[in-house]
Amino acid sequence: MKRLGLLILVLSLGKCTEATSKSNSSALVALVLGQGTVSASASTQRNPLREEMADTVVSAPANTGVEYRNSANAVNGVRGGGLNAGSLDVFSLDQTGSGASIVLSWKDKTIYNGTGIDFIVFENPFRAGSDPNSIFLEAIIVEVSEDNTNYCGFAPSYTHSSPTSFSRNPSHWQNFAGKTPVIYHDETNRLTGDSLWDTAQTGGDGFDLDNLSDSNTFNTGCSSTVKNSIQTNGFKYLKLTAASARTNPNTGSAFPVDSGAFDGPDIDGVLGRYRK
Ligand SMILES: [Ca+2]
Ligand SMILES: [Ca+2]
Ligand SMILES: [Ca+2]
Ligand SMILES: [Ca+2]
Repeated sequence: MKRLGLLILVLSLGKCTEATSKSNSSALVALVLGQGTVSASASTQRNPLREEMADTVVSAPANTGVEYRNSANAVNGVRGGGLNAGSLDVFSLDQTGSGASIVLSWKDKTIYNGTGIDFIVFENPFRAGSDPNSIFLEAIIVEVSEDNTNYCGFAPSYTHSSPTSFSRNPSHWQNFAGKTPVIYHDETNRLTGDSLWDTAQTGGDGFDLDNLSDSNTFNTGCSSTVKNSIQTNGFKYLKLTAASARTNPNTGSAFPVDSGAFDGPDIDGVLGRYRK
């Protein structure tokens, strides 16, 4: 928690040029995290986008265009920091309100349901220590749509025994994103083929449209008709929302957040597997 607080402090300091600020932040974060290297890549260093990547920001109310509030960081490639460090190549959502969501697309392409997982969401979670069940995580509710109006999700369920308290155990956050450290990196660990869809190799949180729910718990316009159509035809729009912006139907309160978290979830990027 203290380390996360320090990291927050460090990330709040950048006031010089972007490149210098990023560089200084990286060095300081590396110090804070007790590591020699840390994932950092300014958007000016972007590679050509790989075709799997969500490449269009449809809406991002929290965007200011500056550093971690630059929504371009959600579509500029994925640059994971490994098990023990969070990527800095991210766009930070708000914890609540309209700024707690971002909608992405693959230009005019549709992502459809094929064998296994169909897309992977990459936030910047990392282990709080050596325990894989203690993660600095920021839970994300994932929803998809054909029309950017009616969305269906994956029936996220927070299973902690004290559901108004925050848990760093990713197994308590069923069907949420933002909970698995990111190993994939566009420059230093650029996986291809089947390896790209093996989350044991990429990290991040994979979703399978087979598991799409027809629940309208969050009043997103979901129905069995909408859900069946997405499963048949695919989706064009992916919405990522900080869980803390939504009411947990099991408690009547917002999903809890780590008290050390800074802003909302930090979006590095999304890869879509089957495209047409
Ligand atoms: Ca599938
Ligand atoms: Ca955050
Ligand atoms: Ca985060
Ligand atoms: Ca990124």
